Amino acid sequence: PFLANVVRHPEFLAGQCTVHFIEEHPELLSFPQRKDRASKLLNYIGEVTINGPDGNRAEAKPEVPVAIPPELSTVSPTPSGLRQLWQSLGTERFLEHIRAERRLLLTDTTFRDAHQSLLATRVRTRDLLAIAPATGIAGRNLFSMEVWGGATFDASMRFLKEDPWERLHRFREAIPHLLFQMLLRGANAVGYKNYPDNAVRAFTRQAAEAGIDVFRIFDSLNWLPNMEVAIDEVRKVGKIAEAAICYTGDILDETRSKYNLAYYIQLAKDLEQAGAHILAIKDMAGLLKPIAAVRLITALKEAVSLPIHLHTHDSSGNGIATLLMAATAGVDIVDVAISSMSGNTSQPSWNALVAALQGTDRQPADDLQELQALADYWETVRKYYSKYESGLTSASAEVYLHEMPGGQYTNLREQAAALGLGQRFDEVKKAYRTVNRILGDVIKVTPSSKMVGDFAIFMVQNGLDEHSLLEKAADLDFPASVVDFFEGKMGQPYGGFPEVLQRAVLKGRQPLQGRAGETLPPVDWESERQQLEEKMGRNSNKEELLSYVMYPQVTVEFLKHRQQFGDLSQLDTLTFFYGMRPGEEIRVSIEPGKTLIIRLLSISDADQDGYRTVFYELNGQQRDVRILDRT
Ligand code: 3PY
Ligand code: ZN
Repeated sequence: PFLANVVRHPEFLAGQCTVHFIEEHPELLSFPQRKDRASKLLNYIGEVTINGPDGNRAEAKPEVPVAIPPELSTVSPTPSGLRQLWQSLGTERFLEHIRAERRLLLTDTTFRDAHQSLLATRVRTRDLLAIAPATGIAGRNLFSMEVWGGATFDASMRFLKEDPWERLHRFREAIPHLLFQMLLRGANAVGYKNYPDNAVRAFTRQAAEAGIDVFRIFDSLNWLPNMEVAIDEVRKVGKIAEAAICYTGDILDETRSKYNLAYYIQLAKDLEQAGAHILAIKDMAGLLKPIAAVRLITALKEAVSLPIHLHTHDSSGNGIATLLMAATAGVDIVDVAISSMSGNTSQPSWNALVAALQGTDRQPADDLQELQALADYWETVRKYYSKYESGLTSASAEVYLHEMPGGQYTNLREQAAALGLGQRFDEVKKAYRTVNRILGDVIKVTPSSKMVGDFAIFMVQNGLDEHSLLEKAADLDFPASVVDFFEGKMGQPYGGFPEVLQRAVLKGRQPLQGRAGETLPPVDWESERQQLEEKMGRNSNKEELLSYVMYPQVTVEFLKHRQQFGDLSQLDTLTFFYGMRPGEEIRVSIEPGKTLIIRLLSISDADQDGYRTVFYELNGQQRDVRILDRT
């Protein structure tokens, strides 16, 4: 590359080259990035074939047939949906329409919570986008599709090497007629602790611009002050603010009085007062029992005049019963997932609920055969991600004991496995329950649930139980999320902190008294932009900057990965995770009309420096790449 730089230099070409030519032109030593997309792709495939996707193990590639999305069609060439109705009526009249609707309205969570809850958030844009047109048709009667937010934001960069914003833009192009919903963690945005207010506002504005219409806003401690900024910003940008009460405990159990019916009613009234357009009941762990759903919804309908949207998880197996009982109690909207991505820690089945309501006045208008066509696609796609499955073969009422959110289950299992505790997950679940008790029964949902999970892993790693923890607390170095919690960086828990433990964790430091977002220094956008651009050696855009502010390190690593290996979105999922085997051939369409045919011929033994050479045929030409074997 150096000689190429010299011979291409205009002064060299003009014959003006002196002996000091190289000293005078330091740019000669900066070699252009190899722009060759194919080479980058071959490098990635070589890397993942030898070292695995996370750089420490290569695994056997499962044999799964290619999933073919169904071709559904509607009478009109462009199906219309509730998004157009909302756009034509405006939010207030649209909400009246929702309240007056007799049919039960549905939100499909398959693109977000279902795979967050079943497959550790690993489903790639490619597999979602392939089924997007058919989902837009089969789902034309949906209230909304939940497609973004929650853990999908960081997981897409961290594990899938994808830009979450690009994902959203592409969904929006594929499905213009349905309302898109995201899960926004209030002051925590899409992160794990509070951000300054100006970051939450800027993030919300950009998400709205990129295509989100309904923002489900919650706080992991049900602490209203942490939700107000996001509610306000959503209203300002003219979108729909769906504020959530996170449900924990059991309102039917009179021995557990901390989170009782009166607690939820007060919270609902506060949220209505704060400007919510819709009230969500966010039953993140699936603890809302069927009879409790009737009580809660009946009481909430009396207390507030907002449409009520119920979100639950089927972890116990009671999910469909809860939704049916909620329907009889007059709930307006409920969350479901396509059948082959439903059940267990995911949402209850869309298909099953539609069938169960047939012949009633609450029956949704969806066509079961069309839903089955979506389910068939997902049944195959799910197999691509088999290594991220929870291992649960059936629903388990154990959830009433550990109270772990569905969206956390597979992610915590992965986290435990990465720390060598894969075989001890039962102990982690028990410790999760113990930690909740020690903390005085906290609401457990991201990020408080992540903190309880980190704390539980810490207990298992250090062989601690409730007694020894409290005894040794002053000498222990607690996980960062636990320290953040006790410092008040996630907000103020209902009922306060356990003070003895708080003092031991903080070791003399004072906790925040008010709301972190108010006192954290506002993001200085210009200085953040400069930092990012310096790290990347190139200009950045608004969305990359927001990702960087949310997740500095993860974003830089993702962008560098993209510089090194290119855009991998067109690579099929099995090759993305497992690479290729000798003799295998794949096709990758990198742009319209440009397809790469890649055959892996052989892989050499490691040389004395530990490198292997991977030999390919690329569109009939021999190519090879050298890869350091790190296994
Ligand atoms: C998230 O915040 O990611 C959740 O799904 C919480 O339930
Ligand atoms: Zn959920």
